[in-house]
Amino acid sequence: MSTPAPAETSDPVREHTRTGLSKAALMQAYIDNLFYIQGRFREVATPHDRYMAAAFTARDRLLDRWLKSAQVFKTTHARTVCYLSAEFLLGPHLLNNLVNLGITRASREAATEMDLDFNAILEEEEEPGLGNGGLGRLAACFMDSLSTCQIPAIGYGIRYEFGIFDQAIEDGWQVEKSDTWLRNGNPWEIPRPKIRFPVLYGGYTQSYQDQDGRARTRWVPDQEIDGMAYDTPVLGYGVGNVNLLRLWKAEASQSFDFQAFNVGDYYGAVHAKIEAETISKVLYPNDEPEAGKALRLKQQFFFVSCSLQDMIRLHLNTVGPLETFADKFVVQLNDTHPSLAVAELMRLLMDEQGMEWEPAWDITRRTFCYTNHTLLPEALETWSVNLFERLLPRHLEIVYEINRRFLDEVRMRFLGDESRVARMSLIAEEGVRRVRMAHLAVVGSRAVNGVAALHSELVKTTILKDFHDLWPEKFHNVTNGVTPRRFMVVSNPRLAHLITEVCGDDRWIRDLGRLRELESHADDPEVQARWRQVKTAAKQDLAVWLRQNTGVELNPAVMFDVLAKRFHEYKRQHLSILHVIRCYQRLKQNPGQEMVPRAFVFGGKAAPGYYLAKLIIKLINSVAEVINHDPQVNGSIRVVFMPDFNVKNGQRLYPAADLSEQISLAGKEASGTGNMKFSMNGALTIGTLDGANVEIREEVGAENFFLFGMTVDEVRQKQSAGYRPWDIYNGDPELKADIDLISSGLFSYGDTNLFRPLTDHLLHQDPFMVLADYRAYLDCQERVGAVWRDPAQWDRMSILNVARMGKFSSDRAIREYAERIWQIEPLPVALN
Ligand code: CRA
Repeated sequence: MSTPAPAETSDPVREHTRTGLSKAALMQAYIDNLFYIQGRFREVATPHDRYMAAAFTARDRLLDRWLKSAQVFKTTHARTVCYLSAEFLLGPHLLNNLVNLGITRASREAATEMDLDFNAILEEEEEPGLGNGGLGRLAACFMDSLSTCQIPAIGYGIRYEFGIFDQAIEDGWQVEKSDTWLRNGNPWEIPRPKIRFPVLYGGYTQSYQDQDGRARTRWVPDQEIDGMAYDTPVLGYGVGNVNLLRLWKAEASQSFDFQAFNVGDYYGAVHAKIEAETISKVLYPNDEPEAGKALRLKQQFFFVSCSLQDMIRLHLNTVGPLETFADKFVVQLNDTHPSLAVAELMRLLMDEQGMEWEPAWDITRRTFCYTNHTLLPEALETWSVNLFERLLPRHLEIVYEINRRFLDEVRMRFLGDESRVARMSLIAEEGVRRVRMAHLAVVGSRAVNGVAALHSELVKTTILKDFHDLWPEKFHNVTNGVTPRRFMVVSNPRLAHLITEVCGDDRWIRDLGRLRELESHADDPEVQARWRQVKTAAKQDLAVWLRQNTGVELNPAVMFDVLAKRFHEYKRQHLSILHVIRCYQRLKQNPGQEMVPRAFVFGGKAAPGYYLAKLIIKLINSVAEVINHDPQVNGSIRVVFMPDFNVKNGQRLYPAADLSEQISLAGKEASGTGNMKFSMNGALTIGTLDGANVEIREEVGAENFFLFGMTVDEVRQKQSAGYRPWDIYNGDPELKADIDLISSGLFSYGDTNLFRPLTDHLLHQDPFMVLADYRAYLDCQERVGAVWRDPAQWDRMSILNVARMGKFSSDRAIREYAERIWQIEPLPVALN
């Protein structure tokens, strides 16, 4: 399949082996790289050698543009966005870069001419899984859009040696395998041994007077490590702009003389080195954080400190005095993980650069902006004051001082309202005293945003209400988006090709609103037929992969009903499995019954310590085992769990879905972004009024969206009236039969205890109100089935869904950040 691409230039002046874009130049470059970098003859090259040679061929072409971008940014003193994120879930680079370079077709042809299997080369790539789920993938989509929208930007994060674990399914259970993505080398990064900064921990602080007799504070740490930069160029689509993703690796300090420190203690010296390196060793595999691990706090401080020191260095080298720091840089905090930056910038400006509190605070407050990504109370980060003080004693002093001044302001505004003061404090005083990281982020930022309209409203009226009362003008919404390059062009080239043909050109790739052009073709039988062919082909591809990787056979003619995302109770994968069990029971009780045949496809990882989430995975696999082996029903329903849902596997899944399940309890999913990816690929959504579902439904039209379930208000009412799942269970015979079937041991070889923690929890607590939405969900699934029976109607709805997804491009999100929050203009870098 050829991929639509920006005009493929082959200017003879540029036909250099390292920069040329023609087929001939690419072939020559590949052969050179294979020999001079991999040290291989073509005859003995392994698949991995071939991938590396191809990757270096693409990278050379990125570097050419990167150099030009850097020159333009430097000479114009460009205002720059620094996106601080503990996670960047990048996914494979190679095809994405070829698409953005506009050389997919030439590369494919070059491969064919050299008798190479292009797809096999792409498959070789090990993806950098430096993130958990939505938040990390959002950061990666934003990097793509920042470059495409020509906004000068640096992404700052951690170069984890081990990213998110690889998931295997053994005996139905999730098993975690360590992710060794760096094992065979990473051709996309450029190590920068000379760009390194010291990061300090522990110790104590001292007061002293400087030469001018001013009172100062000195931090005497007891640990020093180095952060070393690894740079990955990020090219925009069809533009000359290349931004930088700079990830930090922890190393033993070079300046802190650990040999002298450990005189004669060779073992101790090596141990110190190992300890230093653990800081960037592994990504914490929790989608929404847990227990206050010291190492996690160390990681957060590590990348924040390196990044701010780097920004200060860049500023001093290029612009000059730090007074203009906030004009040069705007720093976006991706959730609270980097919110220590507020205190660290204060420390750097005061203790290292000699500034006074007021000007330092003024700069700090004009520099930062904070994005909130969750309302779940357990996900709102706090750190115990004890741990904080042990690792970052100077920062605790700064936090206290910020808090003292801030609470004075609150007291002045709300005279006598001491309970408000306690609620807003950066320190939670009840029980073990804790630092509230979201409060630090809000107080230290000039803008705060949520990630979908509903979520941003809830941020203002619930968790940050007091702050909204104080500073209403600080609060914004920027609805998330995803990049159509990776999630349409790269992952679904057949669809991209068809859209380009129907729309008349490929400008939609950069301007997703242009998909509206499809609307007028939604009822065209010829377009519908081709639309259906494209979907079926993607389903065939997925079916092949699933057969090879799970042994389960799916019929591409049936509806592919897909639920793929991290496992969490609030996302309610168990609601979906109850529906599967219902279908099963109906078929068993009534073998002749007409039922729309479906393949239920599940995917997603559970945090390794999240017992119930792992039990839900086991339940899905156990139900699959029974149903797929029951000849009475397995012509109508099949269930399959796709192991190791990551970016690469997501790219196989999104194009193949007919139905996208977005069934979280209203008010719990901040935005969701999988919902957008599915819909962009022509899946219809069955979903609740939660997160970005609300806006997706608004855009595609209520008649093209399968809505069910309680609203946020109804959830609240039910909860305050005293929610009793047990009564719902007793009042609905089908629901009762479904839960009882799980309890009966049918899915657990007679073991009636295996799933008890789950069924008991549902019957007696059900915090995410699965039972309350069960009936509405089942009814809605009936409506889905009815529409599926009318293919022309389904195709029409599918086409309209894609046509109306323009809003959910991350380009739109980035433009909104640029205009409304960052006040930054695009700075185009010419293509040659
Ligand atoms: N888990 C939200 O839950 C949202 C993404 C990106 C999440 C998702 O609904 O789409 O962020 N929150 O905005 C989060 O990570 C710390 O909070 C997520 O990915």
